[in-house]
Parts: sequence; structure tokens; C-alpha cells
Amino acid sequence: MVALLQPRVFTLAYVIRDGKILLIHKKRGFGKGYYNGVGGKVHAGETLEDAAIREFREEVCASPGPLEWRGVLEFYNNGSLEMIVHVFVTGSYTGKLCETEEARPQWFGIDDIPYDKMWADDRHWFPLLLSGQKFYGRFWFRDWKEIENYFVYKLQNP
Ligand code: 6OG
Repeated sequence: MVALLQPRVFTLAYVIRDGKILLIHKKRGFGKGYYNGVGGKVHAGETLEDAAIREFREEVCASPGPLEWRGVLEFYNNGSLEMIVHVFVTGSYTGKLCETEEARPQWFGIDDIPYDKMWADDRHWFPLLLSGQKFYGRFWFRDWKEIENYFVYKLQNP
């Protein structure tokens, strides 16, 4: 039997260029106040890439270059699976970055990631992201704050 899938599917996209990574300071919604990649919910009928491109345009005005799928993260909160997040990287973007009502884009050196102002899971998988690897992670949050348990696997296949 196939049960109705309750968790929602999201994207996260990161531009990594010249030793820097583009993050947004999230101004509203889920994760408000945190620095994160650019992304949001995948809409019905969209591919993951379509959603990542649309969210990038909506949140920071520019368009991402070719997107490379890099990983998938599963987030549980208080025991239930809430979100499945696909992570993409690109080396470029076109157009001009802008601040929107949702997000303020900001570049960080890859040795200067503001983990203390990011979701608690990020410090566990960012090293794989930044070193060009693919990954699969699962995090069990309590009240979307502390991580009770987690795993992150490096994926070997392309
Ligand atoms: P909107 O509400 O903006 O989509 N997201 C997370 N990102 C990280 N790094 N860690 C988490 O730990 C996250 N939970 C959700 C997915 C929310 C955006 O936030 C990401 C989406 O890109 C719990 O539509």
C-alpha cells in the first residue's frame, strides 16, 4: 500500500564561486532570522530544478546557473517526518541579486560560515557540500530547535 505522503518537498540552492558562498538572511516565514540557502516548496507539477530556479528568482531576483543536485535531507520534528529538502549547487548566476521582502542575499567566505546563525543541522552536512560531495542526511528535531539524533551519509554514486 502507498500511504499519502504528508511531508512536503523543498529545494535549497547555493551559489559557490571564488571561495565564497551565497546565503540569504531569511526575513520571514519558516527559519526567519537564520542564514540559509535560497529555496522553498516544490509546487505540484514542477520538477525539483524548476522549483529551485523559481524560488531563486523570487527570493533574490537573479537566475541560477546550471544546477548540480548534491543531496537530500529529511527533517523530522517531534517524531514525524515533515520535510524532504533537495540541495543544489551552482557556480554562477545571471542578472543582479536583489533584496526582497523574503530575503537579503549575502556572500560569506567558505571558511567563514555563520553556523551560529543557521539551522542546527547545517554544520553537519556543509562540510560535504563545500568539499564537492553528495550526501543523504536525516535529522530528528525537537520543537525545531535541538537535534535529538541524526545521520549524514556521503553518497558514492554519481
Ligand atoms: P519557505 O518557507 O521559504 O521554505 N529548510 C531548512 N534548511 C536548513 N538548512 N535546515 C533546516 O532544518 C530546514 N528546514 C527547512 C527548506 C523553507 C526553506 O527552508 C529550508 C526551504 O528552502 C530544519 O518556502
